[in-house]
Amino acid sequence: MDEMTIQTIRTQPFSDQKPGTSGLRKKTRYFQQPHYLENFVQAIFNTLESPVGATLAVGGDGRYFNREAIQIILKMAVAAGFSEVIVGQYGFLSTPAASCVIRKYRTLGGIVLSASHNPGGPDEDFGVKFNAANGGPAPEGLTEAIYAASRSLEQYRIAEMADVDIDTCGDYRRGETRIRVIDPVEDYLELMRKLFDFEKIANLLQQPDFTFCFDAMHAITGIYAKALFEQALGAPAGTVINGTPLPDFGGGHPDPNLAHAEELVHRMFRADGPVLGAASDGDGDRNMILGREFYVTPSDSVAVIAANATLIPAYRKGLAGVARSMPTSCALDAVANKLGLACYETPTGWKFFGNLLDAGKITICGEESFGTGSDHVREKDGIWAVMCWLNILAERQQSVADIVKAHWAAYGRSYYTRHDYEGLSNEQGAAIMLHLRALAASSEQAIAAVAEAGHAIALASADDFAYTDPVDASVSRQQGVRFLFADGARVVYRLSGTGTVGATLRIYVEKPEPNLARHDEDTQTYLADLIRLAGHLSHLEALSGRTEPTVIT
Ligand code: VG1
Ligand code: CO
Repeated sequence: MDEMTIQTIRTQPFSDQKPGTSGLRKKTRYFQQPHYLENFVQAIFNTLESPVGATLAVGGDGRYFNREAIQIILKMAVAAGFSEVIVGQYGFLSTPAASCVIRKYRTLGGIVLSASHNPGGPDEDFGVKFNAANGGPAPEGLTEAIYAASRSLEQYRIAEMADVDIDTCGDYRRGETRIRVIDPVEDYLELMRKLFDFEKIANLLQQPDFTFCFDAMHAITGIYAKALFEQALGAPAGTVINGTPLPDFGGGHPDPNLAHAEELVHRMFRADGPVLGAASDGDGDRNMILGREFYVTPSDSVAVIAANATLIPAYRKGLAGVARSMPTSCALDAVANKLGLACYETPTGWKFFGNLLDAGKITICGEESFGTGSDHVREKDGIWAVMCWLNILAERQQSVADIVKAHWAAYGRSYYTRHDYEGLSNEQGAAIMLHLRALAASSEQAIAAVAEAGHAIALASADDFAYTDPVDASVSRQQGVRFLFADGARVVYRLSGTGTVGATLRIYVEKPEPNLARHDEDTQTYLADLIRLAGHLSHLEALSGRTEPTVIT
């Protein structure tokens, strides 16, 4: 056995290593400052029961600094005494693939390097997430323990060893630790084979009148999409566009929405566009679904998938239940109602679905922010969502638009939009939320404010959403201020927990429309009154000087 020298490095704690909605995210240069990454990784290791003898999974979305960060984590994992570390080749693992690997190899957990849909590069964003043994994002109790450990950290341990050749699959030994560099796609592909009807989907993809375009946005899903859609399922070469993962995502925002997936949107919104279009984000957990000249909102997408789940082999026996994050539209609730399923409403962030999935209370869940998933892993999964749509299309042989319109006819349509106000100062963001909390706490004032805005529909209730986990009874407070109206409409406000500078205010507006004759209207026009009301209630202009959102989804 080689003798390994383990160095103990004295360090000062950083006060800002508090994970947000999805891990710790900072500017890349900030992460690169001496000891910053090391401190956070040591804080993670210090909160684990016993790394000694256990296995750790490591991978990332390939963004700038991914490779260097992985070498540091490997050296620290060796020093911590892990008996095995599993790393994706080239340092790649999409977020859902990391979840799959953690579960399949029963690791103690995994470190995923990503800032998701945020741009990458030396002047952009980097991030570190820890996933637990169930494959899911660390629950709040664990992220708080990591944060507490980071605040009192005095030293970290790192092995003096040569870098591992992460570009070549195989086993490497460092001291007592075996480092296994694995194909980042293979295990995930095997899982997909178990869930979906590959033969039917392959037939669909090879139909001459069926055209499909998947935009990987120069991010991690390129390698998964090419292996799955083009190689395993026989879609024509070129089906996957922007399919090579780049450290700076080609200079773009790898965020699959109508604003950022420009190339795909351009191809889809024309009379001879592809039948199905889809895109995924930086780390592969988000998805956007488009039909020819048709946009499927994420809230509708999860509802359609749930309503059609029994067409998919993995869900043929039906669903245990479903869940959505609080700001996600109630389209899923309508499906649950009709099918007699339980529907849970959780705070924003995938970590809140983990307990429900582990306890077998739900099978499918989703968020309005382009996140959809099931109990096959413990993360949202962009490619999985596209496979669901492919499987449903293969069975129903209808267009995407026809499927969604038939869905609205059966369950009603919920008009839904999210307006983001990016780049507010932290003070502005805090002032708006403070005002909204006070308003929601006083029904008299809230009712008066609604009347003052000239809104005709009565306010039914207002609150700051608090969630009690039905499995472990843990309580999460201040998860978004909501105003609920007598006609089922809602206005919800919260601050983003994934940004790296200033504050982003998100305003979510929804109104259910049961009347079939009104299912073909423009969303922004249909919701205009509520959008105006949302601005009024929040004192947005007075408190931030803003009148128009930066991004509308
Ligand atoms: C956003 C989304 C949230 C999602 C989170 C992580 O969080 O709103 O629904 O779970 O990003 O997604 P926030 O706090 O900025 O609203 V990802 O793809 O960044 O891991
Ligand atoms: Co993501």
